[in-house]
Amino acid sequence: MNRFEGKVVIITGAGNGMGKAAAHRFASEGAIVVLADLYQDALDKVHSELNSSKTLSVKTDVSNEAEVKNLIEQTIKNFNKIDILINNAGVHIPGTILDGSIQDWEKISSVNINGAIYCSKYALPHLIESKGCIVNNASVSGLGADWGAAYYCVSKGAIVNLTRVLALDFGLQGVRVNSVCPSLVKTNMTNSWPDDIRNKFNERIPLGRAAEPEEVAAVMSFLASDDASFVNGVNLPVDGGVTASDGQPKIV
Ligand code: NAD
Ligand code: ADP
Ligand code: HBR
Repeated sequence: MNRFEGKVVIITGAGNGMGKAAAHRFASEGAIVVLADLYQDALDKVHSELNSSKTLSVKTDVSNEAEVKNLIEQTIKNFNKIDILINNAGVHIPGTILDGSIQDWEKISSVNINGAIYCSKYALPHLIESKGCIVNNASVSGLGADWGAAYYCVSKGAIVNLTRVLALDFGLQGVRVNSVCPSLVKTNMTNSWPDDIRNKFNERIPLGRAAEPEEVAAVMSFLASDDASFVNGVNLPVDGGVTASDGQPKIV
């Protein structure tokens, strides 16, 4: 399939995990991909795996407004338009509100919330022009709460409602906004979590396993494609069935 031939896609956090998988997925369907990440070495590696004439890397800290403006400017300068924004960059720091420091909150809120706000704000005028779309990477941790991940869950709750408010405010101008809400995905963010925690996740996920990053990237590409032309304001679980549970314990 070449659903994204001629489309310009910005992917934040493209150096690793789901962002990297998304870069490969969109490129494999014909897109011009603009890779944004904090780390130049990670960007260089992903860039080298793609068709370089259809790839631009812009080292960007999404929590820095000036760097986000530069990301948008570089994209327009090189490709003249933006069709799709994937707000994927994110960080996770565990802890209750008592365990976590104010610096932890500042880090999580500045990357996970401010990053998505800045990218959306500065990409939207171009998305209105192209009648494009946004796909956010939220989490099931934004649809409900997890024990011991207070700041992270608050940040992901904000992304879930950012998805809804943008869908309402810009639908009439032809811009769709949706999110994916993964449960545990095998990426750097979670690979170092101890086996006993990973096993507990596997017990709670009806499919009995964590997701591969490519399984989430596939859903991002669906939401960004014309196949989802009437899907708007949806926070779509990509969670192996976790949110099908009402939360009561497994007794069988
Ligand atoms: P990852 O750590 O593999 O990738 C995250 C990428 O974001 C990294 O390349 C990192 O350098 C980049 N990044 C971090 N801070 C940044 C910043 N300020 N500016 C630009 N880039 C920055 O993690 P991942 O699991 O692929 O995470 C992607 C998204 O998925 C995150 O928003 C995360 O919260 C969300 N998510 C992850 C899981 C999971 O289980 N891994 C589950 C649900 C949602
Ligand atoms: P953490 O405290 O989780 O390491 P960081 O913001 O430093 O938080 O890094 C987040 C993610 O960025 C890491 O999980 C890893 O995927 C990626 N990362 C960190 N350092 C580098 C690096 N030097 N090169 C490429 N990716 C990196
Ligand atoms: C585990 C999952 O909910 C996350 C890191 O977002």
